[in-house]
Amino acid sequence: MGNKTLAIIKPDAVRKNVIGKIISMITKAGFKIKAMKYTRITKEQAAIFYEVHKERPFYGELLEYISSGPIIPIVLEKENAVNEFRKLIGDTDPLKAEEDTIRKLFGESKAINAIHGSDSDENAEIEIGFFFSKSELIFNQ
Ligand code: IDP
Ligand code: MG
Repeated sequence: MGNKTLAIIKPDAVRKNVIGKIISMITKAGFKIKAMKYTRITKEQAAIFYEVHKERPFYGELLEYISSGPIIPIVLEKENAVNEFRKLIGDTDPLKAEEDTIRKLFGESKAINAIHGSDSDENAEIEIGFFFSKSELIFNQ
C-alpha cells in the first residue's frame, strides 16, 4: 500500500469559503500535508487530468466545472492514503455519502461534489505529478 494521495478542493468548495473546514477535517483524520497550492486549470488541462472519463456522458460538464474557478490540489501522506482518503470524502454522490464525510457535508450533487481523491496508488503518482514539480515535492522535510 502506498502512503500518498492527491486531494483537490474543487471550485464549488472554494467558492463556499469552506477551505479551512475541509483542511481541518483532513488533518484531524491524521493526514499530513506534503504540498499544497491555490491555482486553477484551463479546460484543456482538465481534459488531460480527466482523460480516463472522456467517453462518459458528463465529461464536458466535468471539464467546465473543474476549470470554473480556483482549486486547491494537496499532496497528502498517511498509511494506506488512497483508501483512507476515499473513506473520508465519501461516495461520489453526496446524497449517498456517509454522515460526516466531506462530500456529505459540502457537496451539492454528483457532479459538484467539493473534493477529489485519487482512486489508486498508480493514479495518485500520476495526479501528483500533474500538479507538482519534483522540486515542490520535498517529502523528506
Ligand atoms: P470520484 O471523483 O468519486 O472518483 P469518478 O467516477 O471518478 O468519481 O468521477 C470523477 C468526477 O466526475 C466526480 O468527482 C464528479 O465531479 C464527476 N461525475 C462523476 N459521475 C458523474 C455523473 O454521473 N454526472 C455528473 N458528474 C459526474
Ligand atoms: Mg475517480
